[in-house]
Amino acid sequence: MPRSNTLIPFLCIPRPQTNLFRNLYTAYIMSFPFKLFLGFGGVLVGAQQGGSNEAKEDKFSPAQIRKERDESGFDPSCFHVCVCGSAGSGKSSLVNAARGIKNSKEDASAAPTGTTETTRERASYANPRRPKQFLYDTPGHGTQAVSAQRYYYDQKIYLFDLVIVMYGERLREDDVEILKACRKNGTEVILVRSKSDGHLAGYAEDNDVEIPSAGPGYVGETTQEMKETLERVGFENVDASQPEKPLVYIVCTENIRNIVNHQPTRREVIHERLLLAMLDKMEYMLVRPMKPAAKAPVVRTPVKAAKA
Ligand SMILES: Nc1nc2c(ncn2[C@@H]2O[C@H](COP(=O)(O)OP(=O)(O)OP(=O)(O)O)[C@@H](O)[C@H]2O)c(=O)[nH]1
Ligand SMILES: [Mg+2]
Repeated sequence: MPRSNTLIPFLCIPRPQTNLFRNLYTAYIMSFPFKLFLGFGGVLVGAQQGGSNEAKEDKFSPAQIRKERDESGFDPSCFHVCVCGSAGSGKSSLVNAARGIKNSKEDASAAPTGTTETTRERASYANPRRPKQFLYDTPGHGTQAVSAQRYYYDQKIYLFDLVIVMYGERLREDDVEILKACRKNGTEVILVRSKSDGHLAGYAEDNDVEIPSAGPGYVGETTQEMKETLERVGFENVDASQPEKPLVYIVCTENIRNIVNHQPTRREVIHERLLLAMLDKMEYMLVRPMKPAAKAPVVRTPVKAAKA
């Protein structure tokens, strides 16, 4: 056996006989160390970008969260709400509606909305209705521009007082990952399903009923699906029996805006009032003014009248 054939049993590739193929073969074999090097580099880059499963398991200490909140300019005396979720789920529309603002390309104070991928960077919006409340609009995950894998970290979702995970059509695996990560870090998190006006019309069509009577069936199906999903992914004590604490808040953003502005609602109202009340209550619990410490009671000792 010629010397150059000693690698062949290891690689299990017969050495070609013609000169051209022999040269190609040699180049192929020589490139192995570089491939190994590049491959290893690739793994490292992947891990740095959060490609590894370990990165998803990160837990943040309260001290680290406080530090990052300071660095990010969060006013500790305010209530910070992150609206996140998949692209097009209605996040920016919810931010506008909760502030009583209509979606509008002309209104510079409105979060930009649209039927194509719209929000590209996280932005915070003060709520004129509630001066201590800040709503943060985020880009949607799962697009070519926004990787779902890094979303939780890139958007710093662990910094917020409350996280709203929004979905419109179907809850995605990535939404569930956000729920799990929030729970792990002890962040308050709720699920909101938007576009109830469209879903109610769809439910009415599918079940051959009128829209006003589609509500209970649609809400029941959505809640049941959510209960099963949460239990399947390991959430314990999933309680869907408390109407005032829905597993998923089902809303139409136009209704929210009208309620905030004390205008009549045109669509069927489901959980819009509950959602607004919950936001206000959480804000109150978190940033309520501290009561002044009770003063020690003044003990008056009766002064005996001096004897004449
Ligand atoms: N019918 C209906 N349409 C809605 C509702 N909420 C949002 N939309 C529409 O859904 C589309 C997407 O809404 P956006 O608020 O821009 O969604 P987004 O999640 O911010 O989108 P990205 O920033 O691209 O991720 C817009 O055309 C909205 O008008 C709703 O409750 N009902
Ligand atoms: Mg948006």
